[in-house]
Amino acid sequence: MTLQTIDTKPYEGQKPGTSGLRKKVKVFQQPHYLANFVQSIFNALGGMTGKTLVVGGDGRYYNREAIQIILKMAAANGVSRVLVGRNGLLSTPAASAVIRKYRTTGGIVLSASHNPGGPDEDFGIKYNIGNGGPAPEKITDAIFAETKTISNYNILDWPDIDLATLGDKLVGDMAVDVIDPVADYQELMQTLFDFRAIRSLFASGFRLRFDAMSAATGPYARAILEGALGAPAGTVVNGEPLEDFGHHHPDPNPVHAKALFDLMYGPDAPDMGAASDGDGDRNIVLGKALYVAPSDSLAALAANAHLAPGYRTGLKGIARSMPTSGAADRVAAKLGIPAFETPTGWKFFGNLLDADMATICGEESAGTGSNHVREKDGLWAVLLWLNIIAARGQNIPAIMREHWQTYGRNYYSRHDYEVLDTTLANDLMAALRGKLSSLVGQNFRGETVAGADDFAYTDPVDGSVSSGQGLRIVFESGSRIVIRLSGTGTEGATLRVYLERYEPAGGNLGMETQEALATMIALADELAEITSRTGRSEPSVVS
Ligand code: VG1
Ligand code: CO
Repeated sequence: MTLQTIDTKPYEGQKPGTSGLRKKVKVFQQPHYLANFVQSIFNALGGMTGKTLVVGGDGRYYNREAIQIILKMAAANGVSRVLVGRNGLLSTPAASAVIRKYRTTGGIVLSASHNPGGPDEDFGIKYNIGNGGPAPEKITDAIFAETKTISNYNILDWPDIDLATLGDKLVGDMAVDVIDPVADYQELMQTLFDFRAIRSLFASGFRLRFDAMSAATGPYARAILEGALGAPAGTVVNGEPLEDFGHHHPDPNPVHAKALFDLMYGPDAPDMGAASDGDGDRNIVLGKALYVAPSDSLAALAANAHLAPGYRTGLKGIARSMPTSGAADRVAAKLGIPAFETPTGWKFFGNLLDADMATICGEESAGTGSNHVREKDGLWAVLLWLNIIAARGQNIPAIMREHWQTYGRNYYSRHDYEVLDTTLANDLMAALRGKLSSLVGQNFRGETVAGADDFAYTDPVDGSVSSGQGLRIVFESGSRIVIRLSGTGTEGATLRVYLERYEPAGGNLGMETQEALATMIALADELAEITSRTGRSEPSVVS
């Protein structure tokens, strides 16, 4: 066993984005690239002597190699113990649960989430802190600063260890515990939901299709849905995690989960459809011929959470990211609890959850979760929906119809323009930013602009400020356009256009979403000059 100190030079561009550092696999495979970033994490944490870590990932291509490197580096940096999921697998919410349960210093999560995997596709890495959640900006900034000055890293000369069998191993003096990736997570779910009621639901013939998209959630969904809850075999499809997700994007949206949408809108639709993403933190939910917009799902889950044992005493508050629709705010108002509006990315929910100011959080991008972990949690959302369906004895369309009749409906859609030229995208944003203040008071297509700004957030717990978080144009009608650039892509720039229109209870609640939003869609194009600047006549993805 030799401790090696390897000379290295900084790589440019190792700045963590919305959710960690995401690059092409080929970028990560450059000499020392991954090691530089890992050592920068360790340096930013002030050294690792005696600390403990959880390490795991979504199983994508390069996951295994990366874990072996990280283990040897952790050992060389003095880490005393690491918990690793068998075969290097841990869904993002499970990693969060394990960090919390075993009170480790933190964890390294290897995932590029919904991005495609394979030798020519994407890889990612992020650090989660001891609360189980993504490192806040002050830590990601410190890591980035380290990447710019790094000159060497520590690694142990030690053979790769066997990650396929459970149990205690050694890397140098460091203990490595290869754990069952599902067990701790499943145990936590059993404390939150009425498994007996959900079992009866399945026993009575309720049919679910869960599409794990050949990604990390497969083993969790099989063990919990088909195992503990008795759903028939075959309920979970694409349940085997594959390094390239079977050549698909593990992104649960109408484009990449098309087979599920086709089934749910077809003649033999089961009662419920659901899917999760590459690392298992996202979810979508569909009823027969009804896709529940993620913003609506957040609102409906919050309104009904008290039906599940883990939330029986009620919610402290509801938090949503700024681009997420205001549907959840209406539930918070009715419950008499606070509603919080944060920037995009789960790291901004951590403080609110830790301070017990919010219990349920969500994002329009198919992410919902609660204070049970510090990440969004795809399977959690599916289980909460099942618990609610069982308790109310109603199907999803009926639950959503009643929800809209009570709260009104926030018609909502996101239009993504992917792989744009970066300069062109930045110019578009700058031009719109430059004219925001002049828009206020003006009338376009019958809609008057009530306010327009570049969203900045002051964390109510620690006072930290995050600016430049998305351009928003709010109309007097309550309708809204939000535009921002993605912070998770690895190729060019992705423009995200978020569209919202509120229809009060008693109004027209049954419209087709894109038709309901037609004016906002036209206005977004007009104000941001999307077609003229990008040459794109339509978005790459509509969700
Ligand atoms: C996207 C989503 C955001 C989410 C993030 C990470 O970020 O919009 O809501 O938190 O992905 O999700 P961006 O910057 O590309 O819009 V995941 O499932 O990749 O960990
Ligand atoms: Co994800």
